[in-house]
Amino acid sequence: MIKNINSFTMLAAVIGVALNCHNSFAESMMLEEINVRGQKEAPKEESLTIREVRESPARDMGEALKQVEGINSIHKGAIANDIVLRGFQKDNINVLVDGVRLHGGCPSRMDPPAFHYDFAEIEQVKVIKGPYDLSNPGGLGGMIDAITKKPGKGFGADVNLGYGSWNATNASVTGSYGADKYDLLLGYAYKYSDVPESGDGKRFTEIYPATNTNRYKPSAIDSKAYEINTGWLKLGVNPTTNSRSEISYTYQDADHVLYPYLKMDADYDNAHRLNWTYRIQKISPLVQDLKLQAYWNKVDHLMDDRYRFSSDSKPRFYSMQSDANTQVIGFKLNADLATGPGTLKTGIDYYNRNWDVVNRRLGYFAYRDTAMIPDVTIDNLGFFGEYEMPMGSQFVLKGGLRGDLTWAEAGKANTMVSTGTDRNFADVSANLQLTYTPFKGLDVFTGIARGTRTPDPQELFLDVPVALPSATASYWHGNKDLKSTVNHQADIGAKFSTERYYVNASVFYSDLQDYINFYQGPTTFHKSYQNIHATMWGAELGSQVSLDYDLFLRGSMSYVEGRNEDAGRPLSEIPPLKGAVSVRYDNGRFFMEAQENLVLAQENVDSGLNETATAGWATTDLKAGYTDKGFTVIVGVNNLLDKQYFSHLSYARDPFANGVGLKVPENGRNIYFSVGYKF
Ligand SMILES: [Cu+2]
Repeated sequence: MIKNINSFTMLAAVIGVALNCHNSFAESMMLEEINVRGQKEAPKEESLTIREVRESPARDMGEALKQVEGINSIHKGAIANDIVLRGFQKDNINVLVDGVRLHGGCPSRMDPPAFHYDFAEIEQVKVIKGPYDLSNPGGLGGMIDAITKKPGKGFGADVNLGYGSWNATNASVTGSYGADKYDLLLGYAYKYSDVPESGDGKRFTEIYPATNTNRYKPSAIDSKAYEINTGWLKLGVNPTTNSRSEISYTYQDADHVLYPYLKMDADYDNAHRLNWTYRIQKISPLVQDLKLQAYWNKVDHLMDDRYRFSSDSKPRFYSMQSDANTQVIGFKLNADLATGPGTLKTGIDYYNRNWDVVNRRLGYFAYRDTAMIPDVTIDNLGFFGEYEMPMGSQFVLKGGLRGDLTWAEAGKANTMVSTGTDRNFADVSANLQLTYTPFKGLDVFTGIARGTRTPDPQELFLDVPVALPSATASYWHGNKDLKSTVNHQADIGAKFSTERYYVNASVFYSDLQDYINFYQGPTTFHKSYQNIHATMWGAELGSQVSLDYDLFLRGSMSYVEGRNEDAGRPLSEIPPLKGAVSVRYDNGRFFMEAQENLVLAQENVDSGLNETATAGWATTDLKAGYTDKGFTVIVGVNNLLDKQYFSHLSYARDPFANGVGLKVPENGRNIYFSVGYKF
């Protein structure tokens, strides 16, 4: 019988090769994706594969992740999109790379965490929606972790060249070698773009009214939108068959990045990332997995208004400038212990972050140095335990607890705090998750959780003073009395899957005590942060289906609502109802895909920040590609009908508004092309 099956398989394989069988690698890759999403991910989890990133014209991970239901991004310029998960952003979510905590240097988030790694470094992105990751501090809204590539056995290489509208260039090359005892990977990536145009044919440097002081100088209007070089290496050693150590280092140099959303642009943003891990598996029947990790990263960033009219004919080449530096050092020790009927995951971790920003403005005592972020040091020590236990064949119960001690201290004085001003926080996070599988293919997930996060250095100690308070000058400062935000959340989700498709639905409700809200004081020149009572709820729906004739369908929808319960009005910067449907033909060598993106108007706005409603829109994207023997060619067009449209998360609200209702438009029709070779 076995022999017969083998003969049959052989015969089928021969016929397959002879007929140039369509049921080859890439089609099974699509099915594999459906199977992973359908059967290996819990209803609260999402993922983005490098295939989806490569096939899109996305310029960074924030933009690429918009394909995932429940994820949006803040659009400040051509790149550096800041991720919004459900309605949560900034420190309410953890955005990590290989579990490493990384913070940007810019107080205006020109360089959010996801800005600091290149696609070509990444294999996959994992998303946990809700406060269900206890292995890291914070992240009360969820966690996004980008996993970097590992070298395979023998020699390998991956070369990619992407080119598109506005000279958008994305070139990368990685080379690797892997033996039994060691492996090595080297990579380099280059990204560049001219200033993109929106549907009305204007560049986004032309959106300011002719009299606005923040408008771009004529010489900057047609300049480059960004230029980024990234280089990295990873060295792996396998001392024994059950242990592995890896060390990786990345240097990224970003130059001349324009942010029409803001009043300044980046001159440079340079980042170092160093990560070391040591892992031993199956040490004893009790200790299944032990992982030690140490990391360091550092960002230097300089921004000013040299490209804007506000710097024209001033004593210096700028009228305002911020010089920012931040670094994080961290350690983690994690263990998986087989105790009782289940598995206990436990760990202890520590990180130290320093953040220092010096601001200089002509209007404040003729460029006097201001300790905008006054050399703030954060120390965080946390430990967690999480137990997963199967109960019969239909239930899995998982519960855990995490405790964090956090110290925040200002190393410099400003007009708000004196040197040595400090705050201590003690926070407890916990969750209980029950997965019910009444029959194979259906998973029902319920979870209740308490997630926390401490106020960040900016929210506590920031200072942008004015020489003389007036109705037109703005005084922006931190609030050193802020409390940690506590999120009590409930989730229900269900996923139904077979070999050919899955449907995933989830709903959440979040009660946020001491939510840290940005607000404008009773006098308009005063703006700061306050703890408020807020709530959020939302839902996501996602499905991927494999049909006959090599056709694949995908659909997604997500919605969220946030409310400032104290003020009785919506929270600001909440994305509207969003959906996408796509149909794809993919025979393993050739694919073609059409996608329709639909976003409804956002009418739920925060009147306290004079937030304005945003109209809905629909756009069409097309792409096609061919893969053979390691070669891949992809062509695509996004926003086929060249629509002029805006994302709701594309403008600075009061009191930072750049002009009346000034929004950064999305890209007009853009064509992209990429070739890749991999072995
Ligand atoms: Cu900046």
